[in-house]
Amino acid sequence: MSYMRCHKCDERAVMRLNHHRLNLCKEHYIEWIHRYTQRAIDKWNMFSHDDRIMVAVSGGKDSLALWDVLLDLGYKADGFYIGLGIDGGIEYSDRSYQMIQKFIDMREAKDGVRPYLRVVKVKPTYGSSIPELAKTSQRAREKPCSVCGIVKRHIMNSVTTDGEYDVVATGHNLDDEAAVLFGNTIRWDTEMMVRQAPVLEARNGMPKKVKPFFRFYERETAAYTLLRGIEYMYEECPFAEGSRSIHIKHMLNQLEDQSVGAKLAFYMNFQNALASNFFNPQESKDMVDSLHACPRCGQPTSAKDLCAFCRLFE
Ligand code: Q46
Ligand code: ZN
Ligand code: ZN
Repeated sequence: MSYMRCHKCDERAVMRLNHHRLNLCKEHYIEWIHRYTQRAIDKWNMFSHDDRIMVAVSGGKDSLALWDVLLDLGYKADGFYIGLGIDGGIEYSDRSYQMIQKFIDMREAKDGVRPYLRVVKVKPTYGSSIPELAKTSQRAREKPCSVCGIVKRHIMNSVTTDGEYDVVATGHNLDDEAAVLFGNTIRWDTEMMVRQAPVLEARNGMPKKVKPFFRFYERETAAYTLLRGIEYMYEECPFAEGSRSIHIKHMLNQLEDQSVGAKLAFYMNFQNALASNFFNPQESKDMVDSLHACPRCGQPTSAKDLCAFCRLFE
């Protein structure tokens, strides 16, 4: 029986990368993920080996894969987990946290060093879980995502601006990024579009944010976790169901099926357009200029008085 062979060593290939016309065996696939991530970090000046990196981990495949790769590449990478207190009938938050603990155990057994995880749980810290907080807001009652976004952003900013970390890394992949970009493009939301890049520099009390996996398709990070034996939270947050970004992802998958590399081209050509000032950077500058410090928590906000986070807890 004939089977696909690895382009590097003739072993049996486990992964076909259509858009690169490359078939790779397990060993060379893992090596490829490492090399390609390193290239993205260097090319986009994300961070150096001296920087302290905070990896936002959710328990899902992308964030755990990212933490794994950064540790393998020798970076000083700590994990950061926000416990949202979401159950949704699947014990979503509790099980996500368990997956992260499993990952930490696995890395400790492998390296003899236990990776450090910083944890902030919303309910014990602020008195209410995300679903409880959402109930107090008319707009978020059905779907707590807007409240969740405000709280996550606030906690992330407060943990990173105490000076302990130089940069926040998130596991967003190409499918995520292309879907957000597409959503913003069909509305021509240029203010959001100009902020969509693999690197956002620190400014106005917000930390530098990077996405080292932005060129990987979702199936590529999924294959990596599988081949590395990393267990992860397979289910998405129960509130993600039916969201607009999931519909857009389906649409882009259909496009990709008919035209290999479409997502990559869509996202990367947009980055080229940004770099050549296709969009007027003044727009985002205006947005930045309108920010000031919230009188209660000190974080940047464009609201007239308290920031959205402090208003939630009023
Ligand atoms: S965690 Fe929070 Fe997401 Fe769940 S409640 Fe919505 S925003 S879907 S990334
Ligand atoms: Zn090989
Ligand atoms: Zn505030």
